[in-house]
Parts: sequence; C-alpha cells; structure tokens
Amino acid sequence: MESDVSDVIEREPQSAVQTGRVIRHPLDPLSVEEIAAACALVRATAASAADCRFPIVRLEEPTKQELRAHGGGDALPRLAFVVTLDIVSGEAIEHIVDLGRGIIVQRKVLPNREAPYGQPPVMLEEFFRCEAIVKADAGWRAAMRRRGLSEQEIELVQVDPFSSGFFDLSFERGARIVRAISYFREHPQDNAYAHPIEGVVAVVDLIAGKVADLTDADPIVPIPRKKRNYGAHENANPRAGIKPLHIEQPEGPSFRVDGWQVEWQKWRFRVGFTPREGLVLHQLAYQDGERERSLIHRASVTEMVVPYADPSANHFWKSAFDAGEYGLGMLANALELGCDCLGTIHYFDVPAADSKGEPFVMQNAICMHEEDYGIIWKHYEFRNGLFEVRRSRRLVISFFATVGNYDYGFYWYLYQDGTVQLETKLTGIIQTTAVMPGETYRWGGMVDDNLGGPTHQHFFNARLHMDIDGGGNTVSEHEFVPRPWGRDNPHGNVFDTTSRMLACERDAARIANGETGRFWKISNPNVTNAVGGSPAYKLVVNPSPLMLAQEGSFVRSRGGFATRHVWVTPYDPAEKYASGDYPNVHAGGDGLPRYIQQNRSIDNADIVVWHSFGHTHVCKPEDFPVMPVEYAGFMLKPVGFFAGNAAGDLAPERNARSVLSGDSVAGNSGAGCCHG
Ligand SMILES: [Cu+2]
Repeated sequence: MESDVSDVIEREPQSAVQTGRVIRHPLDPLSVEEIAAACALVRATAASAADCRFPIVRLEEPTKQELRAHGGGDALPRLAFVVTLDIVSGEAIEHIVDLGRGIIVQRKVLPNREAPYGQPPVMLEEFFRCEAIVKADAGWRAAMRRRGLSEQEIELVQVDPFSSGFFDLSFERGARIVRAISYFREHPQDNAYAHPIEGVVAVVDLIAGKVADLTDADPIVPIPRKKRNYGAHENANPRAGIKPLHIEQPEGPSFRVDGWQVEWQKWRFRVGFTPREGLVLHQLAYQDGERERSLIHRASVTEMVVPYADPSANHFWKSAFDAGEYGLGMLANALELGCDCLGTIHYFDVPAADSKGEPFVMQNAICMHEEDYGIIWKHYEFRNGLFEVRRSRRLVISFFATVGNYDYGFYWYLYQDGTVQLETKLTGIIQTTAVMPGETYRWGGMVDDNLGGPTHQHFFNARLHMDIDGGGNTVSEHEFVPRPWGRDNPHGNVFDTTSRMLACERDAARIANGETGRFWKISNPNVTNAVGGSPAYKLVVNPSPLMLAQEGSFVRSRGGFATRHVWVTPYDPAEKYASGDYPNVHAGGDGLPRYIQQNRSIDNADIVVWHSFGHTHVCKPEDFPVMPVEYAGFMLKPVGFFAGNAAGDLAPERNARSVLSGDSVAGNSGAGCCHG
C-alpha cells in the first residue's frame, strides 16, 4: 500500500502545478501558499484581525486508514489545523481548514478558562512583550536597584520568559502567563547565565500586559560578576594542532530525494515537520528482497519536560515542556549559517507561519547526510585465512532546536542492517543560580565562584506509531532470569528469557530494568517469519531515572508521561502528544496517564508505542559556560524480522585488499582491514 502512495508522488513532484493547484502528497507539510490561504481564511473570521495571532499552524494529517484509501486511488483533502489567539481577549480557537474547498470545516473555542486550563504555546513575539512588560514594572525595577544595579545597568538586564508551570494560584487559573527571571549583562553580548539575579521572579500576564505577581526574596544574594564568555572572539588562545579532515563523496550521496520522500539503501520514508515536534518520519519501510516491508507509520518526539530540583524562588516552578509550551519545530535552527554535518548534505526547507499568520520558509531546517560508522560486521577465519569486513554506513536525518538557554539536537539514524536509532543531543547553557559568597550550593553543583547549576532532569517522549509488516501489532515484554539449580540446570549455567504479552494499555505502562535486561518486542502475530515465529522489532532502552518529583506534585501530574519508560496505546488520531494538547499553564493529568485510563486492548491492534527517556543532570564545572553534548535515546533493532543478517549482502569497500588463504597475515589478524 505504501508503494502505491509513493508512486503518486513520484509522478507528481512537490512543485508540480496542475490546473492552477499544486498536487501534493497527503503527508507533505503545508506549503507557503497553503499557510497563507489557511491563515487568511481564519483571520477573516476573527473578532479582531489586528489582535489575531497564530500560535499553531500545521498540516492536519490524514489518518493511517485514510492514507490507505488514498493508496487505493482516492484523493484526500488537504487540511490545515490552525489555532488562533486573540491577544486582547485571550480567547483561543482551534480551526480545521479545508484548503481545496477554501472553507473552515471545524471551529472550536478552547475551554481554557476552566480547569484543567491549558494555553496554546508561548510565541516568539511574547518573549519580547514579556521583557517590555517586566522592564516597565516599578516593583521589578526596585528589586533590581535593591541588588545594586544602576538605571543604566537595569536596561542591560536580560529577561528570560519561562513557561510558568502551574500551582493552582489565583493568577494562574485560566491565565496566559509566563514567569520571568533576570540576568545581569555587562554588555549585550555578555553571557548572562554567568550573572543570575537571584530571588526575583516576575509573573507576567501576557493578555493583561502586566506583572501579576512579583517575588523579591531575601536575603539578597550578590550577583556573580565573573565573566564566562565562550565565543570564538573571546578565546585568545585556541587549541592548535587540528589538521583538516575532509569527507568527500565524489560520486554524490547514495540517497535519492523526491519532494519529501527519501530512498536510501533499501530504506524508504517521507520527511515531515510540525511546529510542535519538529522532524517527523512517515511511512518508514525497508525493501526486503521483493517485498517492501513497513516498520513505522509515523515517528516523532511529541514532548519534553525539564523539571528542576531546587525549592527556592527562582527555580521550584521551572519545568519547561519544550515541545508543547514553545514548539521544537518553531524553534528549529536554520542551518544556513553553517551546519554541523560533514559530507554531502541535503537540506529540507520548511514552510512555517509566524505569529501573525504570515508564511515564511525556515531555510535548511532539516539536515540529511550519510556517515561512515565504523564496522558493521567482520570475521577473520584463522583456519583458512578468509577475512571479511564491511563498513557501516548510516543515514542521518536531524534538526536542532534552541529553547532559551538549552540546545537540543534530534538525530534519527537508519542503518544498513535494519536498525533505527534516535539520539538526542543536549547542549547549550545550563540554568544557573547565584550562591552566597562562602556558601556551597545545596540544590545542585558549583560551576564557578558563587555560581551554581540546579540539578534537573530532561525527559523526551518519542511517539512511534508502529506498522510492522502493515498489520496488527502486539507488544511483549521480556527479561532475563537465572534458573535455579535442578535437573534441568545441573551445571548452574542456564538462565531463561521470560516473555509476557501486554494485552491492555494499563498493563503496558512499564519501567525499564537494567538488572534483568528488560526489553520489549513489537511483533506482527499475523505473519510468520523464517524460523516459525512472528517478525518483530525490539525496543532497546537505556535504563535511566524516571520523574523523581513527588507523587502529588504538580510537575509530576503535568509531566505524567515521564513516570514510565514505555506506554502502549491503540492508535487514536486525537491522542497525538505525550503531555496532552495544551500543556502550557495546564493543571496536569493530561496525556498518556489519561489516555490509558480507557484500558483498551492493544493486542494485535493498530498501536502506538511511546517511549520516555532522558538524562538526570547534576551540574558540574565542565558544563559551563557552554556544555559539551550529553546524549540520550533508544534503538529499534530487528528481531526475527529478517531471515538473516540484513547487511550480509554488503560488498567490501572498493579499495579493500582481499586477504585469502595463503596471503601473509602481517603480524596480527587485523591485517587487510580497510578504513577507506
Ligand atoms: Cu541539563
């Protein structure tokens, strides 16, 4: 079915225009023209066009079932999902626009003034509005003066708006607020995170346009003044001795791109992008002999949360949901200024809407290239001298989002043996805290004189709408257990691999266990593999701490998805995000913990596997002033999906030396290895 879908686009590339209308694949992100048309239609229905803003504009994707019908030849309407926010009244409205017919087919006012509340994401223009509101506030200016800043220095202060969290305070309920913290800067290019202003937090009501609450806590902690800048121009003594390293692909890359579709080394998929998730992989399939076999219908990271573990005024409420509260896609880096990838790169430019609903193109938002990844397999047969080694090539599809102080990379890797990997890269600048001279920071690590970094956690949630061999899929849990001594274990060497089907979604909210090597298999019980079982992929997770905030805390309830490593739900197009639709200023309880209350069957069903993973970060001097990359992620590996090593058909590198029986093996068994 997927191949039929793909055939359509091959004949009709992204830019094809037919009878005045662009023919597009149903999963292509909205074009500039479609964004403009959708926003114009919606704006025309707004109470005030001048006050109408567009925090979310994206493709309303067809369901898996609709796509299959499309594969059968039916045309699918192109739909846009548009959320508007009236910046004077605060009213937020969801719209679905039928672009072909030029009409709004659905309109729903969000009930966000009633519990459990929830606001559309913070828009970039609100970052600037927040700073203006804070700097105009007499109370905040007085708090700055109390910390010894002159009027001139106050103008240089950096105000960081932070999604607010929620604690059921009167000024939070149903309000569109952010909490703002402040940093001293000696000049506009100074790294403000070296100079946190402790004890001052302004709650800014973005609709009322005023500071709704101000914390100005005692005792006054002096602002750390030591400069910690990291720009190249600040480094008088850069490290020497690094010779150029060039990656050359004289015949070009091995992938083929057609619009948003990619083919590489037996893999085929479509690239998508949304304002909330950023990069999306659609319809990931692998060509296995004559068969194109589907693996994943849709894969993305739908949420993140970063809860902080310091109880003091500047930090206790910090718990940014970077996808749902800001938008990882909205904050994607345009890589036109220099990309971090080496080799022959293909960039995808992504059309997007600004907060006024004006379309623009995020240049080079997605980067795709190939990498050499060492050895994929190798053997030296010492008896006959047969030496075979193959290098691993992987395809990297990635983007980077900068969310305030932190920078997150999302790197999907496809391998030639059928492995799929997601690696997130965490870098940028840590949140900091001013520490009283002579004291040591209690709630994290010291990173410099009078400067600490609060301990925190980063959680990601990947949503994997599975489609192993295109049919019903089932999830099973496995672990290793030693077998007691006995007649069937007379030598004590035997251990077992247990197996347990996860039948209903409440049974399937699971925690990783490194000690038992717990893993999960997603299989298709309707298909028989080469050894009489079911074709499957294994979810390989890294056991890591889950949400450590207390049961009953707001952050735990708001970020409930981070209380389990694995969740499985039957596919429901309304259940798109691990934290629910509108986590911003939301009271909690939405997302995965709510979805699974239905306790639906997930046995041989159209299922979504959700995986929470992350990093618990105790700050250290090495994290400052800019932190080397920390990694988190997972892999999906074929387990009985293929009849053998899927990379067994790889040819040796062209310049490899053949070492066969009789050739001299110089020194050791590594001779003949070629590193291309
Ligand atoms: Cu961190």
